[in-house]
Amino acid sequence: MRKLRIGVIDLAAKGPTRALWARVMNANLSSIMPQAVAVWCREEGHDVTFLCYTGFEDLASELPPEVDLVFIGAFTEAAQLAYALSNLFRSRGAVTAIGGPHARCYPQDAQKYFDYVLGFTDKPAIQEVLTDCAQHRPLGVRISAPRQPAHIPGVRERWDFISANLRKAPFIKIVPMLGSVGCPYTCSFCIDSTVPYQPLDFGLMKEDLKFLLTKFRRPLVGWHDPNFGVRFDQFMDVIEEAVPAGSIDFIAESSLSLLSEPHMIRLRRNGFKALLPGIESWNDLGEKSRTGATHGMEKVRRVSDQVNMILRYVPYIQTNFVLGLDADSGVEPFELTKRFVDLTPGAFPGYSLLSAFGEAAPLNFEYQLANRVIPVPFHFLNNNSAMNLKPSHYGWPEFYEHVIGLTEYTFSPRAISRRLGATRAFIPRWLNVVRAVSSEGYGRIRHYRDVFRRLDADRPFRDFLDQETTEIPAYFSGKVRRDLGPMWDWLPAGALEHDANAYLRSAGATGAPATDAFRRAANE
Ligand code: B12
Ligand code: SF4
Repeated sequence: MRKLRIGVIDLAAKGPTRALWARVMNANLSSIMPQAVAVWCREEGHDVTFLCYTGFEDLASELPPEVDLVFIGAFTEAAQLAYALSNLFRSRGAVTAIGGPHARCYPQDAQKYFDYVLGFTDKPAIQEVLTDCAQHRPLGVRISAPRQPAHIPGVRERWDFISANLRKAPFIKIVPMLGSVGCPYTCSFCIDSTVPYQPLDFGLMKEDLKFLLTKFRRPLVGWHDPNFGVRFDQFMDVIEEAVPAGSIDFIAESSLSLLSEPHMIRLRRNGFKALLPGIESWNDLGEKSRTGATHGMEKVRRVSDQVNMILRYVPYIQTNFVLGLDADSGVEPFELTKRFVDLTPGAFPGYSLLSAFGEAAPLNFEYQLANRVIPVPFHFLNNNSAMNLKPSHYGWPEFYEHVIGLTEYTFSPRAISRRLGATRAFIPRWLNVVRAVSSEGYGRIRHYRDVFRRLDADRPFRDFLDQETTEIPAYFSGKVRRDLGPMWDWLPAGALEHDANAYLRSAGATGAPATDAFRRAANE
C-alpha cells in the first residue's frame, strides 16, 4: 500500500467562541476515537497530522495542507462545519471520511458529503478505508465494525495527541480514558440501550494509570464510559492495584443506581472528584436512577438525599435533567426541579432540551413514526440551542416560559451563592460560578429569552417549529453563517437541510429500528 498523507480532525467545537467556560473546558472535550484512528493510521505506516479544533484556533490556517485522506470526528452540532471541511478538502483532491456521534446518528445524510461514513469503528474498519482510499460520490460508502471494538489504543499510545490537546487547556487538564463500552441497561432514549456492555482491557487500564503518574504530579482522568462502574468492584480493584490510593483524580458519568454510600466510600478513597449522574425526570425514566415507581416530590426528596450524601464524598456533582419529556406536563416538573435546587444547593444542574438524534435510540423511531421530529439544522442539535421534537404536552411559548423560569431560578444570585457556600473544594466552587455566569447559565438565559421573543415576533421561525413549513428560517441560517465564518463559503448547497425521518425510511418495510446494534442482531 502506498504511504498516505492523512489528516485526523477532532471537532470539539462547532465554530469560533470566546466564552470563558469554553476557554476553560473546550480542550478537555477532545474525543478518544480520533486519537485512536490516528494511532491506527500510524501503525499502518502512514504520515498523520492531527488537529483538535476547540473554537479558539484559526481553523483555516491550521488545517493539514496537503493530504490524501482526512478523517473527521464530529458531534451532530459540528456536522455543518464537518460538511464544509469535507467540501474544502475534496476541492484539494483529498478523500474524506467521517466518524463519531453524527455519523452514527445520521449516516444517510453524512453519505452525501463524505466518501466514507463510519459507524462502529475498529482497526479493521480503518484498514478497509486505508486500503480502498477512493472517491465515492455522490454517495459515500458506509462502513461499520460488527460491534464496538474490544481494543482501543491506550493513553501511552495516544499520548502525542493527548498532550498536544492539553497544551491548549489553560489549567484544568483532563486525560480522556475508556474502561467500557455499551451498557447493560435499556433506557429506550439512549444510544447505548442496544449496545451490549463490554469492559475493555484491565491490564491496559492499569498500565495507562501508571504511565500518567510519570506525566503529571497529580493527573486528572475523565472516564468517557457511557455508564462508569457497572462492574464496580472490578474497576475499583484495577485502580487500587495500579496506583496508590488517591494519587489520580477522576471524573465519571455514572447512573445514580451505582452511587450508593458504600460505593461512594470507595470512590472517594480512589480519588473520584466529580460525578455526572442522570436524573432526567421526576415522572419518568425511573429505570436509570433506580427510583422505580417513585414519582414527583417523593422522588425529589429521595434523589436530593442521595445527591447530598454523594456530595459528602465528592466535591463536584452535575445532575442531568431532560426538559420536555412526554411524561411531563404543566408547571409541576419545573417546580419540582426548583425544589431540588433548593434541597441540593451543592449540585450543578445540567438541563437538556429533549432531542432526537437521528437513529441514535429506539425511541427516535417512534418519534419519527408519529411525525414529531422537526428538521432543525444540525448546528443547533446539542440539547440546548434548539429542540427538534415538539413537546407533547406544551405549546412552545408555555414550554420556553417554564425553561426560562427554571434556568433563571437555577442561576439566580441566591442559587449561585448557595452553591458556592455548599461546595467545599476551591476549584469546584469557582468552576460552578464560572459556569453559571458564562455560556452555561447566563448565556442560556439570554438565548432562551431570545427564542421566546421570536416565537411571537418571527413568523417563519414559529411556523417551522410548528411543522407548518420545512423551510429553514433566516434566524437559523443566519446563525450558522455567522458561526462558520469563512467556512460558510464551503458549505455545500442544501447542507442546512436534512431528512428528519431518515431513520424511519431506512428501516423500510421491516419496521425495525436500524441502529448499528439492530443491524448486527439481524445479521447474526
Ligand atoms: C462521554 C460522552 C461525553 C463526554 C466526552 C465527549 C467527547 N468529546 O468524546 C462529555 C461529557 C464531554 C460529552 C459532552 C457532550 N456530549 Co456527549 N456523550 C458521551 C457518551 C456518554 C459516550 C461517548 C463515548 O465516548 N463512547 C465510547 C466510544 C468508543 O464509542 P462511540 O462514541 O459509540 O464511538 C464509536 C463510533 O461512533 C466511532 N467513532 C467515534 N468517534 C469517531 C471519530 C472518527 C474520526 C471515526 C472514524 C470513528 C469514530 O468509533 C467508536 C467505536 O465504535 C455519549 C452517549 C453514549 N452512551 O454513547 C454521549 C453523546 C455522544 N453526547 C452527546 C451530546 C449531545 C453531547 C454534548 C453536545 C452535550 C452538551 N450539550 O454539552 C457535548 C458535546 C461535547 C463536544 N462537542 O465534544 C450525544 C451526541 C449526539 C450527537 N449525534 O451529536 C450523545 C450520543 C448522548 C445522547 N444525547 O444521545 N459527552
Ligand atoms: S443507564 Fe445510562 S448509558 Fe445505560 S442505557 Fe440508560 S441512559 Fe444509557
